[in-house]
Amino acid sequence: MSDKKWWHNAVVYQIYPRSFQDSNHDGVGDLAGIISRLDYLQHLGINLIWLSPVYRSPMDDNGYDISDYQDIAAEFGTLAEMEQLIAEAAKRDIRILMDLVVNHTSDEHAWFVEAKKSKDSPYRDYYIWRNASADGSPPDQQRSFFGGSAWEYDAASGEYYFHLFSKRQPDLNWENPLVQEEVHRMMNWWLDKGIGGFRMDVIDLIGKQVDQQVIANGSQLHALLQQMHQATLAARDVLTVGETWSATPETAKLYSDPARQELSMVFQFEHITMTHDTKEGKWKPRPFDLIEFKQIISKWQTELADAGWNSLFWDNHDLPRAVSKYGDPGRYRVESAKMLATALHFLKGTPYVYQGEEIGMTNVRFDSIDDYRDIESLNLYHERTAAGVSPETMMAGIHANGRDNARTPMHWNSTHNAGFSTGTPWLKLNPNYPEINVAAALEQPDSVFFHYQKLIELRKHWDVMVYGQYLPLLEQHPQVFAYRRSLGSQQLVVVNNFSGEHVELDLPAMLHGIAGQGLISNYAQRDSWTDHLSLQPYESFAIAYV
Ligand code: ISL
Ligand code: CA
Repeated sequence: MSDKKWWHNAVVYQIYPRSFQDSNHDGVGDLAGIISRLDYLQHLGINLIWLSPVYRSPMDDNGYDISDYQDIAAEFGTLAEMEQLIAEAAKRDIRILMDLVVNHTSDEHAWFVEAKKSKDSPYRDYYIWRNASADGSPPDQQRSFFGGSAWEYDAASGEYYFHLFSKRQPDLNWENPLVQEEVHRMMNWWLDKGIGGFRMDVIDLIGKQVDQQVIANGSQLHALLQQMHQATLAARDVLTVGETWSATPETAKLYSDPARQELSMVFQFEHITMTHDTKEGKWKPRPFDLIEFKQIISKWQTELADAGWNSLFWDNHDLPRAVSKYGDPGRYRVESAKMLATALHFLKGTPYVYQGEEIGMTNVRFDSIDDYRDIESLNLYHERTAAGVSPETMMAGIHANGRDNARTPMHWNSTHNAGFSTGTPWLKLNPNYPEINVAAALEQPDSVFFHYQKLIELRKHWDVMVYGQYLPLLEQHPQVFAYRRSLGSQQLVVVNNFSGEHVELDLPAMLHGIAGQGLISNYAQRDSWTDHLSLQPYESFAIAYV
């Protein structure tokens, strides 16, 4: 193992500002709201906050469409409040990761406004423009991730511009050195404010080669990242994490091998997309297969053992709630939420906790499409139902995998609107907040919250949890995810029952008679076992031994 970094034993907490805490009763979460909850996050023990975008934005995609990278959206607050958040967090040993969204801007960004004015504008080449095909149709067949063509016609100039997300999110042209310089300057401006680093939105797309129809992993991608590192990150001790849906262990090593000077780590999505249909994607979920999941995790743990670093996560603002997807939010909500936390936090890598995960928040099921706000769910619902998919099928897809599952407001207590806002929330709450909320969790010593708190604390004290070698166990078992970590003479064994059934395990000889110190469990504490284990539904525990 090469050099140790401060972020190796850190835990990151993701905040989706719109849905975290509203301080001025307009129904939208804001920076002042976040500041008022920093003590809570310090109590949880996290070291960094990944803040989803708070920059100025017309909010076509809730802030992932930025119109000014160096200002704050009025509904979230002011730049002064942003600086206050950085300072107040620092007092609590918490650093802020800004969300760097530079694959595209908003169509209201001054660069795009200028670019549209004329083909001769110095900003024209900040974006990607092409002529129509011979028959007047878009330049090629590329689709937008949010539905429709990736090309939008601009009547004024008679050209099309490229957008991989909504048409209000035109893609930047990263082949233009001026774009590179603008982004580097902006990154340094934020770094100079003392932030702890960046989460980089769809960063694997910035090397796209539009004319070759290459979208992810373009030939210049790593050169661009090395250049970015050189211009901004090199002299600073910060954390960077790239969102890379295309990552394989091979490319992840390119991004995160410290010797290459690109990023600290990337988010890989193989354990997410394994439940997506190969054709219909996330709108047609496939059942979760634990054996396949274990193969994926073991592959990543093993491949990045010596070069590169893993990020560990179950969910985020684009994904369904962990306990709903991988656990049992009905019968075993608390047990399975804790099991998932243990299974993830004992792996090698940096764990990410998405707001509400630490209290076991669940997916939401609105009956009407009108109650949804997410641009992706809405666009795809309309596109696919118009193409003949039944509304019931699409609603089922949205209930399982729609992005608003993660975006319903945070549950602080059991009062009106869960203490999120006294106004009308921008998105309806999950009706289960009277039962599942922070106040209730803090009153219960055995709540999901305190389980997370303990896991976060354990990482600070057990080097084997952070640096130990990963060894899979019981790989073919259909219900149990178990693994060992070892560092010198220090050993850890972690056992997780991913099912709502009792499991009787006859252990192979090499696993007989382990005895040591139970570190965490979600039923009675376990310090040892013999040659047989009887596991409770969703039981999970870790034992340290030498
Ligand atoms: O969730 C997704 C996978 O089906 C996509 O909707 C998502 O757009 C993709 O994960 C990329 O996400 C990032 O960039 C988008 C933004 O909408 C997402 O919120 C962000 O995480 C465009 O900036
Ligand atoms: Ca507000």
